[in-house]
Amino acid sequence: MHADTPRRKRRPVLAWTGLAAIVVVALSGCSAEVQRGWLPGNSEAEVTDQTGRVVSLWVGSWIAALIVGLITWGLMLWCVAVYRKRRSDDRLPVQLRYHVPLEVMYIVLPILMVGVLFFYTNRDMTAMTDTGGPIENHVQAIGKQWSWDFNYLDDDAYETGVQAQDVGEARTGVLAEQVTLWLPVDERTQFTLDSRDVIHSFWVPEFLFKLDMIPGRTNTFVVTPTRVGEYRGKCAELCGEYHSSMLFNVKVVERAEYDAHIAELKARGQSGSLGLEWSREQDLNSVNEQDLHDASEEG
Ligand SMILES: [Cu+2]
Repeated sequence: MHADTPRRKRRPVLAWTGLAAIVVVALSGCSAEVQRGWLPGNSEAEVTDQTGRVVSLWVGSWIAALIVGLITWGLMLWCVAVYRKRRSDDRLPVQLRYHVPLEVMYIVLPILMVGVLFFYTNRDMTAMTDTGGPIENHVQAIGKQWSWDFNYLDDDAYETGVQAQDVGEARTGVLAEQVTLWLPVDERTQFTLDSRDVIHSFWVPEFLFKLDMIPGRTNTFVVTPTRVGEYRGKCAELCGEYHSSMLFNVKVVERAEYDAHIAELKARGQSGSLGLEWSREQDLNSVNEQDLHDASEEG
């Protein structure tokens, strides 16, 4: 019918796809930041024994998603360009239905993709929460609205954070100084996570790991900090009014410095460990009752 129409060139779509792939590979070659997938942390040295594993999982997932994206966008553009309506088209194109191979493909392919992502995620999560093997240091972290308590279980000492709403005259979420968690470098540390009130989440962004703290349930994970330094920690689960102020510092130090800090805690009288029953719930309730009382008087 259109014998005189020149054959449409289909190469540009392929060329663009290829070019995009080359740009991605070139970018990943030139910057450590890109190679880490823009994750927080240090690109010169791993911060913990787990960060390398998490970076691989993240970057691998991204590359897989990008490949799927490029194929999908490429096919969409190809359909738009090649099968667009032409001036001489006056009928519906061939309608495709009950195409069993095609339907099997779009059921099997996504299941395969999810299966691959699940396999690698499960493999890494299992490794990071595996508490088997020798543990050199035990720390219990307790979440509370809105701060943290840390029990250094092996050293029989504790640190307690001032709660955000307790600061200053009026209740405020701004704390000048946050509680600090100390960790000895290169020691395999098991964390026990608990909560006194609502669900919190223990998160040190540069460690590339977070885990929920659930009332009535204890979660554990193991990590070896491998780089001396100071890091920031925060709550990663919306837990109420001052959730954004639920912050802490992390200091990874040499063993001698860590021992000196523990001795300092003990000298301050912070020996033993804080229990889960210790709670500000009553204080909070009385404050809330007072608020309600004031509000009803105003009304
Ligand atoms: Cu919280």
